[in-house]
Amino acid sequence: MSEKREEFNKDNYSADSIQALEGMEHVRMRPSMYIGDTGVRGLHHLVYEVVDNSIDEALAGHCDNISVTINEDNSITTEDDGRGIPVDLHKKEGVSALEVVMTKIGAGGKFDKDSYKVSGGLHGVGVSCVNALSDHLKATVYRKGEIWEQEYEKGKPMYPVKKIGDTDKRGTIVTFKPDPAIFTQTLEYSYETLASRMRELAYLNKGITIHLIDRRHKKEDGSFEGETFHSEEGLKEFIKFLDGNREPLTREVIAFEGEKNGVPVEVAMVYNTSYAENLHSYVNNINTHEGGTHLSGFRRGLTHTLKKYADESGMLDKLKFDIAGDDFREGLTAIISVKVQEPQFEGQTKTKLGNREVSASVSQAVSEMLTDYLEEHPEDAKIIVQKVILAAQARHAAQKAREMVQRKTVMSIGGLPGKLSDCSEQDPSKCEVFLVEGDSAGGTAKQGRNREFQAILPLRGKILNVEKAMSHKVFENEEIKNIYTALGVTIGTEEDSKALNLSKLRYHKVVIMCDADIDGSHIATLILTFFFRYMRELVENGHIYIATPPLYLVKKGARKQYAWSDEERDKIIEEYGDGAKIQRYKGLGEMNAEQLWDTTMNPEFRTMRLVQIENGVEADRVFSMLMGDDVPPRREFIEKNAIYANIDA
Ligand code: 0RA
Repeated sequence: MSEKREEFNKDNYSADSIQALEGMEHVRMRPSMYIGDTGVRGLHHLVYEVVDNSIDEALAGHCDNISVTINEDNSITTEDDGRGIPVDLHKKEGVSALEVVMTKIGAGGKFDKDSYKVSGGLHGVGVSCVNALSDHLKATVYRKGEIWEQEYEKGKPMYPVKKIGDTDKRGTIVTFKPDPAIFTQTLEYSYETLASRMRELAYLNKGITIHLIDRRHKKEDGSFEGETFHSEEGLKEFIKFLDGNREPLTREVIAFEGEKNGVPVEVAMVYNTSYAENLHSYVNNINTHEGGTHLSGFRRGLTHTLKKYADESGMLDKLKFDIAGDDFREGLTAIISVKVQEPQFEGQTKTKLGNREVSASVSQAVSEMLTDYLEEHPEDAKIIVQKVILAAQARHAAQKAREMVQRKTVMSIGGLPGKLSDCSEQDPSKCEVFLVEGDSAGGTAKQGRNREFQAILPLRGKILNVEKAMSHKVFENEEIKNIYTALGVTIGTEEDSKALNLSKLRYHKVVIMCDADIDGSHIATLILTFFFRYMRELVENGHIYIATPPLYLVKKGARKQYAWSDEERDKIIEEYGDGAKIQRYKGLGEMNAEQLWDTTMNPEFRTMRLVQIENGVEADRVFSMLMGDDVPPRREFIEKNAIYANIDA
């Protein structure tokens, strides 16, 4: 066997291996088809792909520890204590199984039929994809007393799989360095992004320990930055983490774990005092943003069980209005996690589960868990039903308020908000609207803009904190009504009275422009919270941007330059030498119209940050934290992160 491997050379490849190579070439030619994109997301996706394999090994019961290390050069090392990728001869391919796993697209762990393989799904393109998109990758396997190794360049083996020693350890180590020719935007890993995914994985797969180590940053004691994620209670703890900034209505998290019709189902939920519905669903550890059959099963089970209980308890007897499905989910945070052998993913972003059989499984699980809970906790049951009744009441009030917004918008041909300085261009795809904090900055922006395609909507002071307001209050708020009307966004379509109607969106770029200080950041965050909770599709479709005004102007004689950071400022000062004058911009108001145009509004020179939702769970938690009552963590977060956004042109 090993002799055969030593004979390795390119000409020895069987027809299938040549096809494999072509597969790898295809990944390099069309990376987005495999990993979504080649930006920040795709870069991080590589890590998830490799870790998925270790998670599978853990789910099969053979691995407890996984570690992910960000190395100093931004390469990644993952290590697990599983059985190790098999290294013996793969009969069909004529090479080591390790090589097949690493170089054949879609090979995965297919040759091990017994293993419980469910992770992957949407991502499940396999570690070979990561290999194809890496400048260099090294796989080391500790298996059956031996250590084996193979290295690759852009997915091509540099030598046959070789034995490099003996060991009493078990496991697989993979180190890869993403190819700069593929990932042209950035090669830098975000600790926070990886941490939130590893945390999520630890909650979704209880019992597994995941270490994250960042070798780029040392702590004072000389050790590296990092965290260890481990959850004994899984989703129950996930809910507590998610809702840490909200006030629970009941003391316990309601949870279910089991198998229904052959589908492993885990559900956890709790009601809180907020008005937002926070449902997060997963299939095979992948967040299903667009929901699907598991989520509709959850909703059905919840509505049915609670309604039945409320009816039987007589609490609805004197009710003058109907209760709708939505009312059962106000102030509800829930996580649904299912494992599906052959998931069918649908929808725009392929994150909607299509498998019909899953719906009944989840619905049954929820009915069972809730029925038990309500019977055993009559006090909590009463609190929950009362909350539902209140929600129904508020919904009726909100409906009236929404109809007002809608009527205003329908009549809005010529009925745009008085404060809006509109642009002359009619094609929405060319139009931008700047939401500007304060009337004075609004005035400057109005003078500075290009009126052809840039509109200005000044907003007065702090806008309503939607995180803490009931929805009819939101629709009654003047500034928010102005945003709806100015943007041409209405609520209610034929199928769904609450759905967002974006067909008349008047601007494809909606730019939040606030002062570059802590208050400005807070206001920007309030506006973002509104978009996140009430116009999420605008965010998801990439319409929301944040303007980045400069922090400093450095001048010397006739020379002047703007700076967006302290480092940039210092560099310019150094360049200019003695006598450089520095002006610190505390707010937009300190700039004149021309300066604002030059630095912040002119598409040729400005930098705007596109707001993206990287991780729905994390975004939800962050917004609830930012808008909650606890001030210190919020200040600290805002100062540190400014805003949850990615850099874009
Ligand atoms: C297929 C079969 C077996 C192990 C694995 C795959 C495996 C893959 C990865 C990827 C990262 N870590 C991993 N650990 C294990 C083992 C089959 C056997 O031992 O019988």
